[in-house]
Amino acid sequence: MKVQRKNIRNVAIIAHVDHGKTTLVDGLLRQARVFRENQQVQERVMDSNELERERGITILAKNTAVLIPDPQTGEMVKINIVDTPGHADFGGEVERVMNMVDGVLLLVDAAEGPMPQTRFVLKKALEMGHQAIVVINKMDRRDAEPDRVLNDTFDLFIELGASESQANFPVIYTNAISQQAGLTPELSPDLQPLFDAILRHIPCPEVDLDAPFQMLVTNLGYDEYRGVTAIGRVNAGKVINGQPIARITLQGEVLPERARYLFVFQGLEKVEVDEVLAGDIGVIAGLEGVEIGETLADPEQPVALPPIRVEEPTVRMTFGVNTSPFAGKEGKWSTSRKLRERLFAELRNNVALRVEETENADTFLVSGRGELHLAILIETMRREGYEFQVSRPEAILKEGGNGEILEPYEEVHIETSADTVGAVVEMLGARKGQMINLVNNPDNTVTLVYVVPTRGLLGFRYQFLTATRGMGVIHTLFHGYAPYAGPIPTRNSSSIVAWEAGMTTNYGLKNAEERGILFYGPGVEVYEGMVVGETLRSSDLVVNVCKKKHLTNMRSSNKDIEVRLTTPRTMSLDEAIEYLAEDELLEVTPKSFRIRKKILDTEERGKQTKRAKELYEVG
Ligand SMILES: Nc1nc2c(ncn2[C@@H]2O[C@H](COP(=O)(O)OP(=O)(O)OP(=O)(O)O)[C@@H](O)[C@H]2O)c(=O)[nH]1
Ligand SMILES: [Mg+2]
Repeated sequence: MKVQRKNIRNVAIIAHVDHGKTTLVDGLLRQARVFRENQQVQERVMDSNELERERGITILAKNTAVLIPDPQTGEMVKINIVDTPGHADFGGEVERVMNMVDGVLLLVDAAEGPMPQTRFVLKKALEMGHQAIVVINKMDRRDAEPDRVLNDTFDLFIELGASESQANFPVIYTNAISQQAGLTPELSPDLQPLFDAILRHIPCPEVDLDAPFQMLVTNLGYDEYRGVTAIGRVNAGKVINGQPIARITLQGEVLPERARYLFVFQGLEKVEVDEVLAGDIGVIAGLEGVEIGETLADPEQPVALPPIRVEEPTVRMTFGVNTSPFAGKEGKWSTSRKLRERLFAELRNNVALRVEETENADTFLVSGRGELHLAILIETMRREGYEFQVSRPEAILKEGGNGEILEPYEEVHIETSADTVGAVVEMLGARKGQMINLVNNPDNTVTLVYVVPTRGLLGFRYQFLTATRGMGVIHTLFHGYAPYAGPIPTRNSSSIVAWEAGMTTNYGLKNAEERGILFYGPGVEVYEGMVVGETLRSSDLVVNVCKKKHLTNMRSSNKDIEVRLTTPRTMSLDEAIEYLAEDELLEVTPKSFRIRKKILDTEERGKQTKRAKELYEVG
């Protein structure tokens, strides 16, 4: 028999990137008195991983829980809260946690209104049948337009096919920074109206406590003492500390296990408990090799729950053993075996990622939801001590029903100043983009909506930022597969390539500098075939950047010796990935990353390029 667990609510916070999800969770935690009086807590405390803090974005979905009194009944209610990332590349994180919750808080920035990822996350929530509370956040913004934003949000619900009850959503206005909420744009002194709305409008779990135990592993965590933990909602029945359980793997194998360590969330911690009942979100530690999507069940009646479905990756690149002359110098792990182990281990919790072997045992094909999704994996691995090389990201093509080639397209939303819009339109046109909408905004900016092949957007961000002088804003949303758009020119520049191994010199660099932009200053170890700069020429330029000035008998004047070099362009890892051409690789180590030609030998590369050209001209 199903019962309502009135003292529990499970809610996910979803939104477009930066609309304030994690900041709002800070407020909920603080006002539910999760922290001690005077406890110093950092801002956006849920963004706990190193890369999240550095980049100021949420990457992984994370659980927390607060306990608050229900003003109507006086009883304590536990609210399990899942904070999710808003960046499109981490959409898989949002998709997978949808089955843990019974409703969502859909945050919308009071000025920006619904953005591409608002649509994606709302679509996922509505598909699961979830009820949403619309939270219009950043009410303190001077350009806030809550009425327009509410209307646009309502339109989005209708457009996405919301049911009548879903479209009849409650609205709460907030300022997540000052931790205030209101039923109207006049905010109360605290977040109580939001707590009340969660209690009233997010349905409590309705579960069968006497049914055989079932829990879907939805997330993996880590416990300092117990190792990897399996996180999920107990779907039916209950689990008691120490009881035998069945672990049903993705292949359908049923493995005998034990629920040795059992926890629930409490604030930022997990606390050990004797049992977890259906409707609550539990954590089980001690399951060696457990994977997301597995079902933990009653050993007498092990029945698997439906697997977690997330959308397919659209972008891929190779990860290979580092073959540069500097291989093995800077990393702790560099063998094919180590690389393989690490990549396949990632699949256990990175649900939207795919890893495949290739015919070359030293190279793996890794597919993700976008360049950032893959860049985060690369950055994480190098910090763990791995060194390897990656290729230029490429869009994943498919074959259509009639044998035609299909490629992924993205819906692209751009905001840029009126005086740069021409350049942007031209760039997107060259990338086979189709304009869907153009709006001139009162503040002299222009909003553009395009549909562009994913292929055309790889490596686009840096060029876009340059063209808009760093002021342009771009967001993308997967649009779907459609027929191949034909050739798209990639980079409109070529590389300056080192001619020989050695140490860069002022003299050598000065010569190279006249041909383009350099990536390195003097005194840097380089190798033959390493990319040291960018030139606007149509083909690569090989330069001896290690060249020493011939000493003459005549003493040159000081003026002659001193060479002034322009400051080299330093690239972030993301920019270096974007920069890569088809015939280049990025060597990644814990200490550095270097762009290199696939073929390092200058002569050999020349021959291959010539051959390729000939083939192209004949073909
Ligand atoms: N003015 C104003 N700024 C806010 C408010 N809420 C959040 N912010 C700011 O918006 C930025 C993004 O906040 P986050 O909480 O990281 O946003 P998020 O939705 O968690 O972002 P992702 O997880 O990366 O999608 C931060 O600089 C916050 O300080 C608000 O109510 N008013
Ligand atoms: Mg966040």
